Amino acid sequence: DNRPRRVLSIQSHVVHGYVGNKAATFPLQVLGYEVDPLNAVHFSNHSGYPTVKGARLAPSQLDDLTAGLTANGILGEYSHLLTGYVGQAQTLATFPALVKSLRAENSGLVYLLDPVMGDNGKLYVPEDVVPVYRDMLLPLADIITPNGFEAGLLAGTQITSFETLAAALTALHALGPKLVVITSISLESEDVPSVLRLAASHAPSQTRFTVAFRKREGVFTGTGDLFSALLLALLDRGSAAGSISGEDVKSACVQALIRMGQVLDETSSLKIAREARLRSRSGEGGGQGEQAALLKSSELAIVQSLKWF
Ligand code: ATP
Ligand code: PXL
Repeated sequence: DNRPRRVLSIQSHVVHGYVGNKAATFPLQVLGYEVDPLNAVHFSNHSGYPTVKGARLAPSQLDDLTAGLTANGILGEYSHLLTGYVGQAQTLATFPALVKSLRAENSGLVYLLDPVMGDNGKLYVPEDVVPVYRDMLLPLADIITPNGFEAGLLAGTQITSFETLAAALTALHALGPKLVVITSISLESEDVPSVLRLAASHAPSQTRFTVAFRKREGVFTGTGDLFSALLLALLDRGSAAGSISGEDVKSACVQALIRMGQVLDETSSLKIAREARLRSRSGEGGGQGEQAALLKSSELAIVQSLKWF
């Protein structure tokens, strides 16, 4: 169908590597979306590196950019708002006014919010962002894609079992979003190594399910950002009639998981090939500093994964 598809994507920009808008833009473009990236931070690289340089967008600068879009009549062109890592409560607090303006121009606007706050029990943003997400942004979002840790923080419960998972999903719906997709969780009660689960709950169709998937070895960053972008596009396919069914949600989640697996396998095989090249070069006396830097980095193979999107 020929509905206009234009995403306003508010996430981070990194000069080197693939997180935030660098992870989301290209896949969405490949899937046929116009993407307008609004960079909430402009950093040298993601926070997993020993050094991070750069700047965050001040709330007044974000207001300024959206004022420019408003003045030029562009707000009405957006079919989707996608927000990810912002990292500052004051900037997040400007989003409700923006969502209101976008919906005033397009009542069918879909807002997918990824409440990027941390992982594995650790926050990588200041604590004061939690109540802003919970009380100001979740009520406005259609879809949220927290990881297990973020879901627990927002729901106010630790998720350790299928029972606490169900309670958290119910609590998250009560905060606003119609579709909750917990992108990865490992349940203590299950205790199966190398298995992660996605959990989803779609209130309108009363559909709830989990999907187990194989945990790939390695440290990946930007996976949540890529997942959210893929899910946005995959859900959009099923919703031509304006409403998403439970089957559409299942199929979009399974497809997103399959594609993520392919991207991570592509990323790992490129890393293995690069390491082998470096080993053979070090036999010839190659530079050790260069090797150490390359061996550590495992940026998502976004460009090389073109065929998987
Ligand atoms: P957020 O953006 O909300 O902070 P995140 O970056 O923690 O999320 P994850 O839940 O770790 O994102 O990952 C998102 C998706 O990426 C998962 O649903 C899965 O498809 C894929 N993924 C991430 N890590 C792995 C892994 N180690 N093995 C297999 N798939 C993975
Ligand atoms: O993928 C989440 C993310 C986004 N943006 C920046 C990050 C991270 C995670 O480390 O550092 C700048």
